[in-house]
Amino acid sequence: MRNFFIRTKSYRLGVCNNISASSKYLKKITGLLIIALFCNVTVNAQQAVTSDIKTSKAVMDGFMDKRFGMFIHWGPVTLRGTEIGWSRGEEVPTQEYDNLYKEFNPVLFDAEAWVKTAKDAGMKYVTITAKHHDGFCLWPTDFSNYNIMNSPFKRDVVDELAKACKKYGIAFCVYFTVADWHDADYSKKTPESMKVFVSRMENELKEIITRYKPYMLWFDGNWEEQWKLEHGAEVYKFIKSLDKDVIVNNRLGKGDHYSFSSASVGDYLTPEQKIGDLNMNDPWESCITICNQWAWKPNDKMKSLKECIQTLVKTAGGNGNLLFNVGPMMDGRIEARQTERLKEMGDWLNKYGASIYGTKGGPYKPNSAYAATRKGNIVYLHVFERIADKLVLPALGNAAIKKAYFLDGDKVSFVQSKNSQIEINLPAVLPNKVSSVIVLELDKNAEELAVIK
Ligand code: FHN
Repeated sequence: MRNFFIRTKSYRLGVCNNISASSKYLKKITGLLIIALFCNVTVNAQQAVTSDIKTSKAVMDGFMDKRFGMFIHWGPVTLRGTEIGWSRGEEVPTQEYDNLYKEFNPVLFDAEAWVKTAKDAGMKYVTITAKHHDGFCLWPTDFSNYNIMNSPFKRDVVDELAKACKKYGIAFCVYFTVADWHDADYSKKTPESMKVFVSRMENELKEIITRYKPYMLWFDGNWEEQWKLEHGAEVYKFIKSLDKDVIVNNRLGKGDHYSFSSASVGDYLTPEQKIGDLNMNDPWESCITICNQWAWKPNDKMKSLKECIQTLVKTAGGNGNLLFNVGPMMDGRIEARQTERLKEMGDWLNKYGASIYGTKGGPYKPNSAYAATRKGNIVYLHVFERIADKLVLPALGNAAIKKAYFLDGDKVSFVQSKNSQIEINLPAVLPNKVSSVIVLELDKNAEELAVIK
């Protein structure tokens, strides 16, 4: 319990440190700014590192148009069915955890089956935990023996997944942990040992970027004290020197997941296990599990189709992407019940995907009754359930609705008087039991409307 307690403590302390560090950081920066005013030196790591090398808006817009991706947490820990990284030295003694790879032989692993499951779900990108906090590498790295080629499986999982994604037109992405609890240099926490650690991390990232050409890198575990803002800034710059278009999330710096600050490094925000707030300015992606645990857990509770679809719709309605996590089993298969749930999501998207992909969130803020997405002069109104004969909406600014109809066809009658609320008359039964889509054709560009709280 001690180890976990320390980790939890360091996690919380990490967060607290993060807060106290950021206030210390702010004091330090203030002091430096005063000096800088005299020495005309740029001190803001975010400004110094990324202002001229940020991922382009065109690439980020393309990422946000995808709206829906698959997150995969997988590794030898599936042999115990406990949480990846976090159960090391907790439910699973450290020594035992670190030797699980010697038994790891997922003979039913089929990268194409995983990618087809993602495609059938309507997902446009896949993100695999190439290395999680436990330090085990799912690719044959030259910089650590603790990798898949030294397990009985002896196959390059990252490469097979990258190839399968290419074959099926799905963007291939990589999760890479900052916090590596298996790495002695990382655990020493000294500036010198961290220099060695960062160099190893950059070597491993160079392997991943040059061999597998990921579309996006999903960093994680940046909260612990030994990881400094300048480490994140250096790694971001290094990554961009190898591929200027690879997208990087905001977990390389020391900022929080939900907003950009001078402590942030990366291209987009990453709310976790929650739907992010409506944000029309910063790109963001919520990462959420289909069950409770990130890695596979026997008989874990799985979300209903209603919760899955409404999570996706409210995320898109907030102008964000959803990175939805599955945990494949120790034999390499994704559980049938998870595959089936994802297929049900894909069936919904086959009918209503035009209201999700390539849209912007809003103008209405998502709520328990409805959400909205928009594209050109169309607002897609997502109605979650029929709570009354009429759905009353706030005015759409000075825009007039020319036509209203369900995306799957039937006309919808409504009452709208100039600049006032709108009354949508709902049929006795909505066309879809988890989320119905009403098309509102406006007399102007819906994307120019201000957000309506
Ligand atoms: O500690 C990890 C956790 O295991 C999981 O990978 C999530 C996914 O975003 N990130 C960290 C917790 O914030």
